[in-house]
Amino acid sequence: MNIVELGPEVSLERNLEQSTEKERETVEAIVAKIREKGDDGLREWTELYDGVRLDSFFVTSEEMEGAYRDFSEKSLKALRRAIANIRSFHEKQVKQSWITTEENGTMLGQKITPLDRAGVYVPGGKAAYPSTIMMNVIPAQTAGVEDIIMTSPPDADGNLAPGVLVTAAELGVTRILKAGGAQAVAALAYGTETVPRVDKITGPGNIFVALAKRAVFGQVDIDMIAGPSEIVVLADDTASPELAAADLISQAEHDEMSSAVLVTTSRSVAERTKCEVDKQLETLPKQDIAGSSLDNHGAIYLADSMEQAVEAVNQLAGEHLELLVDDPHALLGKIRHAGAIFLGPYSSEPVGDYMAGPNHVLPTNGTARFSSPLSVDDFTKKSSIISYSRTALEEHAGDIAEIARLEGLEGHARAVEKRTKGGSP
Ligand code: HSO
Ligand code: ZN
Repeated sequence: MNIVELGPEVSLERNLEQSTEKERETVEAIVAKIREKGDDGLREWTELYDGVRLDSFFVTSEEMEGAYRDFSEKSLKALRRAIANIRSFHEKQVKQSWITTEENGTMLGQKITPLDRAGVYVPGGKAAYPSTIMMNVIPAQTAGVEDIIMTSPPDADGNLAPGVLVTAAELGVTRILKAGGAQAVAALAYGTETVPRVDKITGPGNIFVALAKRAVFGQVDIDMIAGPSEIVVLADDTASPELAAADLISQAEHDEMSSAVLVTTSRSVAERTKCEVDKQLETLPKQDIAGSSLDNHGAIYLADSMEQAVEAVNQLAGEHLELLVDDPHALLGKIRHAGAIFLGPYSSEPVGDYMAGPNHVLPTNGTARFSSPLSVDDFTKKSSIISYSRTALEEHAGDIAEIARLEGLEGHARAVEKRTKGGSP
């Protein structure tokens, strides 16, 4: 990591891997095949990509129970505590439908309805994080989605990782599909003989999953397409370089494309954090990934003043922002753009990844300028409620007809006048 003087233009945006023509064509072919052949198509692609031919795609209750055998009591307890915290936080996000009444008898409102069915994609292999399953499933459940289908690619023996199954069971998800990649996304979006089609697909995945989600958007809703993790640490001269370094590394170890940036007003903190990063990397199991991420997408910015530092932090609009400063609460009001804001030395980023309760699916790549963490809202939709009385309609009919005729829409004007000019419903 290099120490550089903070300039006027800073950005976390990386040149994220662009898809190739071949990948796009493959995804198109997969989606078309699933639409055409349903289960048979899903079976063929699963055999080709995951190396296993499945009779049934769904995990059985015996498999669910079996997964608990390979799972320690300690891990189970930790998962249960996290689930309780995440549920409790998301319950506070629930919004109520509302209706207002006016003197003339008008009633107007907004009705909130959960989606009927949601699909949650869980990547295979090492990226099958229990925490990400919780972060996708809990907001959907809290919103009131009755039917949640999880999907994850099977291994060559046709099995899913015990951690995936146990987490699903702990959350009460019982429909789990053994399918991955674009074929799983297409099956959820269009439905097959055995897979019911969903209304929204969320969850992270590789380039094929991301392309498939884009391809089926419109047929179903999708969540944001999340980029590699990011962390911005804002530190003054009271910050511990040891803690700053540890937190930068915590996100750098996710991916070589992850970005970890320190913005500090203290030259001494800058220099000591740089040394700490090198020292801590030496014993990190994922030192290759973290080292490469920090070398290529990490930076230590030295600011002249806290105002300049805060301005940079807002420009960066990071997924995670830590305020390692003397009075983080005083600074909070000045922060405009960040997916999640962590205040003070005890609010280390992994606290938010696993335990505190807020969602860890957050906007990346500068999109915190205009978007928000995954939430209960993402699994609901709203309908407007309009109820006019005769008095109300008589009051407004003239204006409605006037605007309708301005737009050249005589039919609209007449529909209203039919009810007011001597007509009765
Ligand atoms: N920090 C990641 C989420 C995660 N961390 C999952 C550990 N497991 C989101 O940026
Ligand atoms: Zn993380």
